[in-house]
Amino acid sequence: MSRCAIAAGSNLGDRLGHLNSAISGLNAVGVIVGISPVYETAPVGGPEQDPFLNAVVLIDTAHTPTGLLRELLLIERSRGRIRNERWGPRTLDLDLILFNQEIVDEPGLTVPHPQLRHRRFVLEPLLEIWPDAVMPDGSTITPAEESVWAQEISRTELVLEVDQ
Ligand code: GSY
Repeated sequence: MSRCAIAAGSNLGDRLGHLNSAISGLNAVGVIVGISPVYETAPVGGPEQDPFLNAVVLIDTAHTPTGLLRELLLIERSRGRIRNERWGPRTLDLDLILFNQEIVDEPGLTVPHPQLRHRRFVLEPLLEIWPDAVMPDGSTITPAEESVWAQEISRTELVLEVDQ
């Protein structure tokens, strides 16, 4: 089994519904062992667009990294995700950010996620639920620069749950 961290985000349509549906989908792909609080976050990059809801989910899975990526894309597609505008608004985005302590460098998949240490909306929820996560070189996970902590995010009272 591999322990993986997946960052989930939505800023189009029923944002909470999309994130909850991601939880249901991930529950079929592995065993969910952690779900972060939900954050409302200002968009980073791309055109002017609405705020995101973001969260991080930890799963234990028997999938390979590419097998897991395939499953994530299927879950995104089930929520009507259309990949048209780069960095544009999206119903559901699922990014594989950590896969054990491994480096993965395959077409369409780089792990650890290259933006992991640059995005507060990933870093903060990740460290909340996996504080002792480490990079492949054994180093702890820290922001790439101090200004990461200035990115606008706020913790909500919304709760994502695995439905029984
Ligand atoms: O990379 C994930 C999609 N995304 C997001 C996001 O999930 N949250 C915020 N706040 N900004 C983003 N920009 C992109 S692209």
